[in-house]
Amino acid sequence: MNRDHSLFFCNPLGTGLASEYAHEEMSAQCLKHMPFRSLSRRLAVSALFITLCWSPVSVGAAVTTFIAEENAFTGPEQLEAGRRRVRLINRGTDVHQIQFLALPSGKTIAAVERALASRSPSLPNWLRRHGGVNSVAPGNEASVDIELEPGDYLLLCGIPDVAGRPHAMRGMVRALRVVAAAPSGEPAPRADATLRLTDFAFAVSGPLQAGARTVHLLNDGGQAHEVVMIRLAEGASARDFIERYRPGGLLNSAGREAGGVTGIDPGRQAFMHLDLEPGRYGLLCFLADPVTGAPHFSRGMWMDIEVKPVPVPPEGS
Ligand SMILES: [Cu+2]
Repeated sequence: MNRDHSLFFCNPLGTGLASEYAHEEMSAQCLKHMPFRSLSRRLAVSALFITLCWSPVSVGAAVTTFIAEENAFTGPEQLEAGRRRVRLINRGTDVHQIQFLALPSGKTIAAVERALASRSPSLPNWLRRHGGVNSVAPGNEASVDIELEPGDYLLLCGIPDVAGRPHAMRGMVRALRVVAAAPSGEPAPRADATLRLTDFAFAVSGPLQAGARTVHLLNDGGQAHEVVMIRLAEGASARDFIERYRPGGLLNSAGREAGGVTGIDPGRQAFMHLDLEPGRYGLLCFLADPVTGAPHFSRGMWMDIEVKPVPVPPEGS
């Protein structure tokens, strides 16, 4: 793996995937020639396409569905506070994510817009990362439970297009209001394993078997982290995926995006609901160090895991 940080582009929103050839200079060029669309206007337009889905998947669990298309999200404008199961369906042709970002009181979407329109655009460091559904390949879907407190949120996709521009800059951004609600009293999902994120490593509590699995994710680090899951091709590693990665949803011979959790702040937790196949998966964090700009995978935040087939009980048992 190439460890020269300067070769890796940390996208302007500091979330999502990186490209080794779309470096920061190119990104600045793109921004100059492609002014950021007015978030406010986009939010007003996207409000026309609101869909609210509450469909039971298991006893007591309600699912909120967002749909990613090429340049927009559709989904609810308002949710109740608490632990929410978020499902992202990707109807586009590129890989997408939905990142939940809480605005502290006194901060506005206009302030985020100004930060993104500045000379060196980046997501303001006062935005709080609550996770969300990460790296869903076209035609697929994934679900993650996240915790939401009352307040105003920005939902966006920070994954870059083929030119290295985050999808948020092409309209994949919307506002969400989270309103106070009485605690549901619903117990936390039963997890098959725990995945701890630190600066800069992943640690899984135990082996995972194929099938529908729930992984409890905890950020024990001092920085925000994410998990991008890759279904690895035969003989490939997460390192190969990084080396062969190109933005824009182009096929990568080392593997295919298979869900995950978007940026989540230290001390926060989430539950990933995965449908695992036997074989190897890669885990990657593409978030950038706020000081050096180096993507976390370049600091060692990647791991390969083996998913075992479910053992077949011996005949006659
Ligand atoms: Cu990280």
